[in-house]
Amino acid sequence: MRITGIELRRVAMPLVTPFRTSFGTETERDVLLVRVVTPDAEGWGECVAMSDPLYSPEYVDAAADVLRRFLVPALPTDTDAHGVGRALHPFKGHRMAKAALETAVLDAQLRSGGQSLAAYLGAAADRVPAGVSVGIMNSVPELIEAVTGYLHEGYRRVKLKIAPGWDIAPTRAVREHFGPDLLLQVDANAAYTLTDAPHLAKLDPLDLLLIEQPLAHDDLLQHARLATRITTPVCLDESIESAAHAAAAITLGACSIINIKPGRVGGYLEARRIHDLARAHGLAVWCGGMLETGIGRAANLALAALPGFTLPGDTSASRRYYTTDLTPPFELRDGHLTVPAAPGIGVDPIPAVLDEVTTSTEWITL
Ligand code: OSB
Ligand code: MG
Repeated sequence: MRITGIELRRVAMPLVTPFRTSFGTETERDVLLVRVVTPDAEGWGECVAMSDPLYSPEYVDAAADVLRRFLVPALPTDTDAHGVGRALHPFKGHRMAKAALETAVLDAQLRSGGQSLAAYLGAAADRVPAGVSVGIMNSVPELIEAVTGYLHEGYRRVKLKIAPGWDIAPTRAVREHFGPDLLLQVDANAAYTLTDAPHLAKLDPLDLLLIEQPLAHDDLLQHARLATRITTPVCLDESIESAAHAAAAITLGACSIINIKPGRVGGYLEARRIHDLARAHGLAVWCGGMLETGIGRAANLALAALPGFTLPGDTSASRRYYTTDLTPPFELRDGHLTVPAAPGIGVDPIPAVLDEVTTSTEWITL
């Protein structure tokens, strides 16, 4: 497939409500979109890097820089998604930037071939159960009210963001208020150390599905130690940047569940490798999110439909984050989201909305 050129487009998307985690508070999503133009089709990729390097070392300005300076110029003019992976391999890190570029090429390739991303990846379902990630709040009553609203909308699983000072009490309050049937889990975004093991063990009686990324991203060994000291299953997010990391984590016993985010691991092809590896080892995986617009959300739904995704993901409806999404909104139906079936990622940005939120564009001829 011949590539004519690539557009880098920045959009500013206001969030419906501030999203607070152990690493910071977001009020607006600063998103970098990659559009690949070929003679037959265009393809879209959403870069999940955030504006500040707080979740991971990547950030939006750096992603745009590495794309224009190194990644786009390294592309062969005639290539496909696997070729993109090979061409970008020499450049270390910057997986979110690489993922956006590879996804845009893959989308263009699948659109011109008439195949959906879900079919290409090997999806086994046409809809996936929706979970919701609930940020840190100012009070427990405020949290209960927020969770009540999400359950009313139909969400099938609730994830609470936790941090020192906002962990055992709010989680226990949610468990007690909603009862034993609620699928409940927590995400610490690396806010603890192994010396907190006795404290984190207080979550054990709350019957959580998992605790996500309790310790630092580079602490695989200590996650393995923690896993022997608490009964809540340990799930890794930030620590797993590749299939190689997943292999190491599984061998060490650092996790029994993996949150797969395609952006964090360099793209949908690597995400599928991690899915296959985890499945072969009997580990459950689920699809994480990074406050994606409809573009990234569509592609995540295709991945979440693979057979090893046995836990509900953070694949929520568009309105969880955005009043007006870039694409026709993803909506809950009976607590599920429909996997797009049209070619490629299966959705297109709405031109008027896209124009409205665009803050800059840059065209790179190949
Ligand atoms: O740790 O999973 C995370 C959002 C931004 C950065 C990191 C994380 C998150 C979420 C929300 O938990 C996931 C979503 O709903 O998109
Ligand atoms: Mg997480």
